[in-house]
Amino acid sequence: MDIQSQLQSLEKQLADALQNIESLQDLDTQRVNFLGRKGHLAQIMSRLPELSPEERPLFGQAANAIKTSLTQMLDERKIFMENAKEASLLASFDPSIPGRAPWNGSLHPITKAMEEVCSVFQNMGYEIVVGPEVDTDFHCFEALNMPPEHPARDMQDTLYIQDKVVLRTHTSTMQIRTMLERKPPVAIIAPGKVYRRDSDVTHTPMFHQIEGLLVDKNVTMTDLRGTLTAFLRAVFGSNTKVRFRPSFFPFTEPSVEVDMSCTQCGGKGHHKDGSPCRICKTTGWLEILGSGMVDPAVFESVGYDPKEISGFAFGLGVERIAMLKYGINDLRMNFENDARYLAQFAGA
Ligand code: 2U9
Repeated sequence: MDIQSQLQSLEKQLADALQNIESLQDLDTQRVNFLGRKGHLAQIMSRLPELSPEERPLFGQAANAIKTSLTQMLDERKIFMENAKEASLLASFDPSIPGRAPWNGSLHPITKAMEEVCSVFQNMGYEIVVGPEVDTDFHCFEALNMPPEHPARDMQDTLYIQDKVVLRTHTSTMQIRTMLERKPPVAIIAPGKVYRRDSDVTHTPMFHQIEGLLVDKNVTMTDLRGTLTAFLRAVFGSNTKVRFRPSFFPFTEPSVEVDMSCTQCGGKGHHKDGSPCRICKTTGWLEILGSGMVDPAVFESVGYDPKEISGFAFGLGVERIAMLKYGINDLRMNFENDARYLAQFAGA
């Protein structure tokens, strides 16, 4: 075929080729076939020496025009194919499908219980104090009327970091620290992690405590009873009944264990259908707090005069509050970081 007709047939050839392409990749292949360095147009141009010098400029012009036309055909086809691809994507998208709800975080049940207890006492005018989990033997034992060799140390006397430095076994360290820094009156709540040599189904070596302390002139056990009753009713409902039983703690005298009516059976010991309540073991009561009047020896160790002032203190385990409040039956769930468990407390 002569070079002129060859040039003129390129447009038809490309039009035919474009009939058969299926993808943008095919389109690129054709672009290379026609316009590439060794493509159809380049091969035709390589025959330029066959023409006479007079014919060449005219042929050059024609070739340029064809090149522009081929480029335009390819570009148009590309835009068409891209639009089609988008249209088919849009057609396969169903705007009525409900969106995926975002995965919301939630507070840990222990954190929730901790915040609730603290806020009840904050509303009564108590101040929150927090401090170190590693503390001295003095803050943890000595100042709390537990000298070395005191039998009450036995259960707690194990988690030493070094001589006279311990992982605190209760947050009472903060009451001691606060009293050493301030003069009465003192009304504080000390929440936080504590550590003991305990590990079984109902005890973990780390757990959370909240302790409270009120020191002022003329603080009595009546104040203690009223305060703890108001607290338990705020957290567990206004029908909650409260009773005191005599007990012993080295840092309080007299000391009491505080029971509240069972959250499960309402204090009856059995359910409506007569079946026995397992939460309170049919007694109708749950042990919930330890407390008492601060022992004069504790006041003396922080430089307070027990003849001038008096005070009450109490302690509670946060895990126990959370389990009763949220109906959790296995303590260890709190420490397993299972998202299925934790997610149930979102917004609760
Ligand atoms: C000072 C003086 C006295 C805090 C008290 C208890 C009784 C008590 C337990 C409850 C459950 C610990 O977490 S638990 O195992 N606590 O029974 N705590 S009196 O008495 C104090 C604290 C600080 C200066």
